[in-house]
Amino acid sequence: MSMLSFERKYRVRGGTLIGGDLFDFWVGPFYVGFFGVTTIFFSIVGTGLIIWGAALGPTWNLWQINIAPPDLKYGLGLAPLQEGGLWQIITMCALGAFGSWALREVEICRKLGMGYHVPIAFGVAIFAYFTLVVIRPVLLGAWGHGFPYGILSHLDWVSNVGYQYLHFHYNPAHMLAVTFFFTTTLALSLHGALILSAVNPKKGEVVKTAEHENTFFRDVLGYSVGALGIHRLGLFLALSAGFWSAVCIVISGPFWTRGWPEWWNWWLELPIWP
Ligand code: UQ1
Repeated sequence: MSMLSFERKYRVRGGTLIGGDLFDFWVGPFYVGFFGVTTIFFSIVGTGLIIWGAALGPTWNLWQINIAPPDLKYGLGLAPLQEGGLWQIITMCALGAFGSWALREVEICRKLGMGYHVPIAFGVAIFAYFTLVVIRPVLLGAWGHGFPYGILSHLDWVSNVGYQYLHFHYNPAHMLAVTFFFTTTLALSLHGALILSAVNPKKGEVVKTAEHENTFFRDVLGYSVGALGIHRLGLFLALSAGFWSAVCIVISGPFWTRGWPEWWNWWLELPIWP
């Protein structure tokens, strides 16, 4: 891919966290950096181990390939490779790759003199995954509480863990997470639609700007959150969805072991009813 004329201006030296100038270069359109190298390393090793794990398994059917975490009897120790050890190393590679990617984003932000909003946002997604495969298994005392790596097998895991708590939709943090996911899609659909409608006027008409966007929502809702505001709102909604997802799973087991419908008995037990 060729470099766009204005890109040269933004390909600035420095801002690296590790390695100084050593990895401070681009390959085609991609910034490399120390963390570009570590991202590639963890990705290749992790993907290789997934393919090896698949080769050891009974099927090459993409839907059915499964790399399971260790049996609960291994607790928080290391398991033999074919009995969950692969899952453990693949998890380390995944976290290594995700963390490297986030730090590469930080280096690019520093080069460009930008805020760290993008790596922080990505960090919340990493945090949700970390909660699922590290924090909760550690709190429960076994790596076997992590989820299996496979398309159908991870869906089965979600279903089984959900029914273990009778009806997961009664988990109050799950309610918040789902609501934030839905509201994120609502906000992005409103925003995407508004922007496209403003820049796609009738043939022969001039492209519309912020005043038209504000006026549309003032006319419809009596309120416009504004051009910067909608992006702040969107970020808040998306990060909240990831955050409450992590909370809803980490409280299931370590802090609440019965069915989630039962949790709501606190309401019936309020001293105000008699
Ligand atoms: C909005 O008010 C606004 O400001 C002009 C946008 O920015 C371009 C938007 O994308 C959206 C969706 C809104 C409306 C949102 C609320 C919460 C009133």
